[in-house]
Amino acid sequence: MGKPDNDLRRIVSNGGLARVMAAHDPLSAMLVEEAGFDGIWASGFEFSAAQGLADVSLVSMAEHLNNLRNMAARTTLPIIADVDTGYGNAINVLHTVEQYEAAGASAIVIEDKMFPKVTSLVAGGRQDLVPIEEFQGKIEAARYARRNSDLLVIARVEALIAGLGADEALKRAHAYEQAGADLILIHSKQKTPDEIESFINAWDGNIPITIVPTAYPQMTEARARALGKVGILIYGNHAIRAAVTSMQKVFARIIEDGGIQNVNNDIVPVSEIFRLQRMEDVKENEKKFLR
Ligand code: SPV
Ligand code: MG
Repeated sequence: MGKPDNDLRRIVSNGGLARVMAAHDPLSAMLVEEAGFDGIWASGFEFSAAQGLADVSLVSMAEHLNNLRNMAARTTLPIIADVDTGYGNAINVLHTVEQYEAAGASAIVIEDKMFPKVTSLVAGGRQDLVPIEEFQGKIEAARYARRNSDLLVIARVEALIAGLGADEALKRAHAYEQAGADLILIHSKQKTPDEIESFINAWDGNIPITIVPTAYPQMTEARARALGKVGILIYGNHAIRAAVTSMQKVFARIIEDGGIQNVNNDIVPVSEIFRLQRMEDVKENEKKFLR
């Protein structure tokens, strides 16, 4: 039923900027919370990568949903569910929203691509969009299915990713607002913020914007705030990339050094993992309950 108090909705409706970091499992979600972000992005890209798979609708809804449920059980931050296309048509969206809300999502992002989708940032990706009216039906289905009206329905416009231009992106964003979206997520794979900034400057709708500045890292939080219309900024894949960077470096050194003697002091001690696993609580509970 979502987190009891939807802090994301509160931040956004107060005109603030929610900073949301990706996670791919409960441990990374816990680290997102400890770092001080405002929310967790249950990223399809990260979850697919963590399974060693491409982000092209290969992981099932049940797998991604179960992962979100496990993240929700270990964290208190609001979670934004990346449900891709909603796993089918508007009928599938009804079921998807019901399930993700029950699992603990505070927001759902649905994208206007065709199922099966292709990941957005890959060069030369096949990016087919569904007709506007069809996607409006999916947004209406998402709104209809939510039990708690605080659950944010975020409509993701992929027109810029598909190379259809700013006019098509704006037309779609207006149509999705009309269908009842709470926010518009506008995505771009341009290497500079220009495309996104001109979209945001041209946006004259009444709902705020969500951005994912992976491809254009010059877009700092301060720069996003200055645009005046961005409510949520998602760091889309920095948990999995940080994990890969770290593992690649450490594993290479162990091979090179022929042992763990050098890396030992450069990685967290086992006691840090015990802390994250709440071993102290286990010990307390042993005292209380084991006879
Ligand atoms: C994800 O993290 O799964 C996203 C963002 O949808 S992106 O990969 O940039 O499309
Ligand atoms: Mg995704």
